[in-house]
Amino acid sequence: MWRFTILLIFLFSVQFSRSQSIIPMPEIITFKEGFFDCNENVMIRHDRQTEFSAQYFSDYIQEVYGFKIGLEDKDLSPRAGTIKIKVDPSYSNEYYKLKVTSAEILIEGGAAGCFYAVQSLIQLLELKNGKCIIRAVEIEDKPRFGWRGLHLDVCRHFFSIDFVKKYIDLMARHKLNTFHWHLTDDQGWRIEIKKYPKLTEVGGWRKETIVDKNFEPFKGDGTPYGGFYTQQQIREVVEYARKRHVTVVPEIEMPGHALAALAAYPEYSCSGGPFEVGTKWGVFEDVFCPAEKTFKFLEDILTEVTDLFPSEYIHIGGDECPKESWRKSAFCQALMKEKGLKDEHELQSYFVRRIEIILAAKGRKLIGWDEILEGGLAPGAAVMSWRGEDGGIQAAKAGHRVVMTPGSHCYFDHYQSKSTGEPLAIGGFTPLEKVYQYEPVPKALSASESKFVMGAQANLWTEYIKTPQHAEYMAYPRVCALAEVLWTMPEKKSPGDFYTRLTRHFLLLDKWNVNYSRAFFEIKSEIKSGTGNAPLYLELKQRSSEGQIFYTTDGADPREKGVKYTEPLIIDKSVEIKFIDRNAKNSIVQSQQFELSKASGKPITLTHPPDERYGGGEAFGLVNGILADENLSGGRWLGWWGPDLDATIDLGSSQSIAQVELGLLRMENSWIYLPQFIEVFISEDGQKFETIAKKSSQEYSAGGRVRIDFKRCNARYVKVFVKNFGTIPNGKEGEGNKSWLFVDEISVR
Ligand code: TNX
Repeated sequence: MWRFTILLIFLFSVQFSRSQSIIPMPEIITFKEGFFDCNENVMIRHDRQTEFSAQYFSDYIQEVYGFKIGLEDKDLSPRAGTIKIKVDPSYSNEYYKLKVTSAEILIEGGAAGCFYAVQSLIQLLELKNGKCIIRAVEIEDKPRFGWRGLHLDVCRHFFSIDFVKKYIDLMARHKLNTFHWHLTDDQGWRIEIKKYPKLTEVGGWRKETIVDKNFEPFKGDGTPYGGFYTQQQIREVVEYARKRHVTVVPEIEMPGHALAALAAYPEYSCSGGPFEVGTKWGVFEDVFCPAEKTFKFLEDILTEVTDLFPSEYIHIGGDECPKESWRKSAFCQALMKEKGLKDEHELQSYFVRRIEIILAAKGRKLIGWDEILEGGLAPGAAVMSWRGEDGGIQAAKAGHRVVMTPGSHCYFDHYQSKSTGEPLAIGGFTPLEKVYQYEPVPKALSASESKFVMGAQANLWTEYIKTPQHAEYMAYPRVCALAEVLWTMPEKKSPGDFYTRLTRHFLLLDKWNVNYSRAFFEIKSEIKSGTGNAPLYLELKQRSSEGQIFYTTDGADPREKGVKYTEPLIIDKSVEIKFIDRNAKNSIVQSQQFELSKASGKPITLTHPPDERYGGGEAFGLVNGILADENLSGGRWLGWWGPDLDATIDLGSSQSIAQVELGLLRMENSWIYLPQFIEVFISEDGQKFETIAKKSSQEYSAGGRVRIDFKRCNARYVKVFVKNFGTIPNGKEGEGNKSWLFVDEISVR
């Protein structure tokens, strides 16, 4: 009998701990005994301000559970089985209190807070023995940051109004409150402007789109592509978002990323055109010319934009504006003289100030990407820091408002898994845990400077994202992690607890028809160096605590065959390890191929560490037994931006050797060039080195695995020197910049 009771208690607590699944984690949450039975007799009593929230809950129940709960706007005497929801003006707008007992549910808070309480309630719903219940609980909650943003680029690829609404609704379910709508860019102008119809008639359409990454030679798909939103549709979206307490911040890009606008109205460029709407990605030389007629044109556009969007901030882009066309323009050069501007950066700054004056006259504030700092920031402007944190730090120190969105943590167009089956992405690697770890307030800021950080947001650029399904795949579940970063106080955050809640949250995302990435269920593999007969170890881990990993070393499928993983595996020969988490939903077989050589796992020292973004500053990736593949951001390639590679490997004892092999990557469109030459040195004492072989670039023009054979000799130390290509030549993408050197796995045989 006792045993039975203990078992029951155990089952009970397991079930309930799994049900504490609100994402983002509330400030205070205390579960109690009992539960509220949510059935068709329940009534929601609301006031005028919470009518939408009440209706939202009722609609949700109807849609997901198939029954109706009624609404009442009269404050009747207490009655069991009611959900009472009301705004109390003494609370701040986003604060809420939620109390669930077996008799009733009480919600109080600010207007947005009451809506957020409903979102928490939705996440607490459980189906138990065919009944819809909510476990008794008390919650007090409010957000950490005021700007909890998510962005969508509808220019590179166009997304329907229906999808935009779903995107916003999902944001609201995660208590995000700012939707940054990237409406104009080189490849498409997507917002109807009545005064300038050609913006959408011409600028809304491109003749074709680049296929994958075929920049050079260019390969297009030959299919015209485009679309835009009417002002009526935009008003509809703004209103839809407003009801969900989401502010829509429109972005109208200037002075760069303006090719679509210039294709329609070339007279606002410096050269006069003609232009075509962009068909490939990147940055284009032609930009708006800072002439009076251009400012008039932009003022007219902003008049219509501010009429559509009531947001406090209007985003004017400001990023990646090449200065070439201004340099070549006699008009710009004369203007710079007249205004006493010392260079083109100050001219960009002048441009932004002019726009700020236009917006200020309409009672709006300007926000732009961190390039607007160059040449001096307009007095009231806010900065969106995307090229790392520096722009944000600089702006906050100068007393400007800041939204953090560094590429390293907040770019959801980056890969989230290293699995080879991932859809093509722009690059980068931003897995879920990295997003979760993100701290929006940079350490470099003092307490008073930190107040200028309004919050953060993630960006979804859509060069490689063509469909709603793919957009959701890139956004989720990373948005869930971002939501917790922005809502929950850091001391309440815990990755382990988040993963447990997320495991259940996936069931909700299923209900909500979200095509989220399953990378969470992938096993994480880590390779560590060993010694002697065990040069390398492979460690396998899963995020959810209930996994069961099985592996094979003979190529067999670990789903049926295989050994249960209990401790790190010794890797002492070239082998393919296949593994799977047999408990995970949707799990797939993963594999890791090892190619071992005398250098595997051996101590390696570098004169210049690799770049943080490629190789994480660690030399070990060059001798970890894994060869890099095509994916330059898969975490296998080590990159140096400028410096040479100068590596010394200690084989541990004098060995007979006759060959060195290494991987080289050539991708000139991404600024990655093959080195000038490779030289191999040997030494017995690690002090005196002699040259044993040298290869120049003619001998490895395609990149890939490059072999350097030499006459057999004995050596304990092998030094490999790889000379960086140097400056990118004129006429090439990124000309005049330092080039990248990408190297992987040095094998010694
Ligand atoms: C940089 S982020 C851009 C965008 C691209 C994005 C791709 C920013 C302000 N500009 O135009 O779409 O990289 O990740």
